[in-house]
Amino acid sequence: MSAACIFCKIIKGDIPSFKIFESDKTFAFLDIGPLSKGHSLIIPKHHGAKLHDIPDDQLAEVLSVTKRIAVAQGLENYNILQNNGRIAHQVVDHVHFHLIPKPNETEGLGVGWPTK
Ligand code: IU
Repeated sequence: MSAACIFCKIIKGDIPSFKIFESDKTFAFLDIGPLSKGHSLIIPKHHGAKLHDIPDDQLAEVLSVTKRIAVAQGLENYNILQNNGRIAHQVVDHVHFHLIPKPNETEGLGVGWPTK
């Protein structure tokens, strides 16, 4: 945990979120600025800014949970996105996987990906 990290505060419940899933290693919640309906973020509880900072067991569960949320949402078309570093459009320095439903041509990640 990092005291200054906004996602660590969300995990602790100090900042409210729409929680989808929680285990001892993983937390998932709806993105506050969704690119499409149901856009969620799946994060390891271990604090680390970039993918290479996260232990393998945490990453494995994050991906498994991402799959399970996609299945639970009944998604047929979706993107999974994980940004590392400012140039790569990372804004929050706590590793997070975006699960972005793509219900049609216009919602979700656009043609000019990345959009943010
Ligand atoms: P990025 O991969 O670091 O660019 O994405 C950060 C995401 O975190 C972005 O989609 C925000 O809408 C989202 N987010 C959030 O859901 N809740 C927050 O309190 C903050 C950012 I700050």
